[in-house]
Amino acid sequence: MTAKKDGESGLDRILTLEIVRVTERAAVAAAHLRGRGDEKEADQVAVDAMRQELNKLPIDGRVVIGEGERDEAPMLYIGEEVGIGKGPEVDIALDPLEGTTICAKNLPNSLAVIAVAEKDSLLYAPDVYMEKIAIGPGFPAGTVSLDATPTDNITAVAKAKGVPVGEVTACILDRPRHARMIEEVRATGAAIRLIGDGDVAGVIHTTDPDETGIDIYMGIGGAPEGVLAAAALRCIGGQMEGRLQLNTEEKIARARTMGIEDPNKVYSMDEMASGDVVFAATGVTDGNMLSGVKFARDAIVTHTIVMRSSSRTVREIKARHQDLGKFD
Ligand code: VTB
Repeated sequence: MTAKKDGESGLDRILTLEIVRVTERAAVAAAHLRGRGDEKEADQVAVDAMRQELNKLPIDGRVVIGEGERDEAPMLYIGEEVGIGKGPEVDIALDPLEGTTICAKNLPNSLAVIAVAEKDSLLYAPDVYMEKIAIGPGFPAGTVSLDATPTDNITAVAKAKGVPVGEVTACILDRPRHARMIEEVRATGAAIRLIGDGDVAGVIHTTDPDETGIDIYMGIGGAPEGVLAAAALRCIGGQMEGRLQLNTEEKIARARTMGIEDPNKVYSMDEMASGDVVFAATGVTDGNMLSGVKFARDAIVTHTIVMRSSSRTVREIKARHQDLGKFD
C-alpha cells in the first residue's frame, strides 16, 4: 500500500481529529435516551446532533451511506451535501446511532459512527442485506472466505491462530436466518457471541480478540453497516468480504442504478472502501471496546476511537466536556 502524503486526498490530519466531535455529539444526544425504550427518538436526536456538527466541518461532503433515500429520510439522506462546502470533496458514510434498539434497551455496544473517505472510494451500497465475514489483523490473506463453509472458516481461524477450535469465538447476529449457521458453528466446538444488533461493533471487535473475546464475525446484516465496518477495518487492519443480498428483480435494478452490475459479486474490504478513509466511533452504551457516555455532575465523558487508513494510526480519545451548554 502506498501511503499518500497528507492533504493529497484532502483527508488531512486535522480532519481526523475534527470528526471526533461529530460522533461525540451524536453519542451524547443518543445517550440521553438510553434505556427509554424509544429507538426512533434516540435515532432522531443522534441524527440531528450529527448533522449539526458535520455541517461545521471544513469539507465539501456528500453522504453516500446515510439514513436512507431522500424521500424517506429528511436528514442525512443519501446524496445530501454536508460540511461548509469549502474544503476537500469527500464522501461520507455514517450511522448516527448504530444499534438503535440496543440504545433503547440500554444494552452493550451501541455506537455513533462516521467514515469520511476520498471521493468515489466507498461502495455505494443500497439499503439491502449483506452477507459478511471478517477477521482482525495478523492472519494470512485469504484465511476466511464467503465461499467457504462456516466450518472451514472457523477451522482456518483456529489453525492460523494456533489454538484448538474450542478456543475460537464467532460473533453472529441473533436472527432466525442464521439458525443453520449457528448450528454448524456450534458443531465445530467453537463458541458464539450472539448479538441482538450492532454488527459494525461486531466486526470491529475482531480486531482485538484479547480485549473483546471475538475472533471472527459472520452472517447477514445491513449493507450500509457492512461498508462502515469495512472502512474501519481498512484503518486498523484485518480482512473482510461482503456479498449484497440482491434477491429480487427490484433490488437488482436498484443496485444497477447505483453502479452495481454483478448482483452476486463478493466484495473485498478494499473494494468496499478503496481510498484514504478516516473513521470514528463513539460509544453510546458501554461496550467491549468503548465505554458509553457518562453524565457526571460537572462534565460529560465520551470515549471515541478514531483512525485513518493512510497512517494506520488508531487513537482512543476520552474527552471530558465541561461546556455542557454546547450539548443543549
Ligand atoms: C445489523 C445491525 C444493525 O440491522 O446490520 C442489522 O448492525 C441487520 O438487520 O444494528 P435486521 O435487524 O433486519 O436483521 C441493525 O440491527 C439495525 O436495525
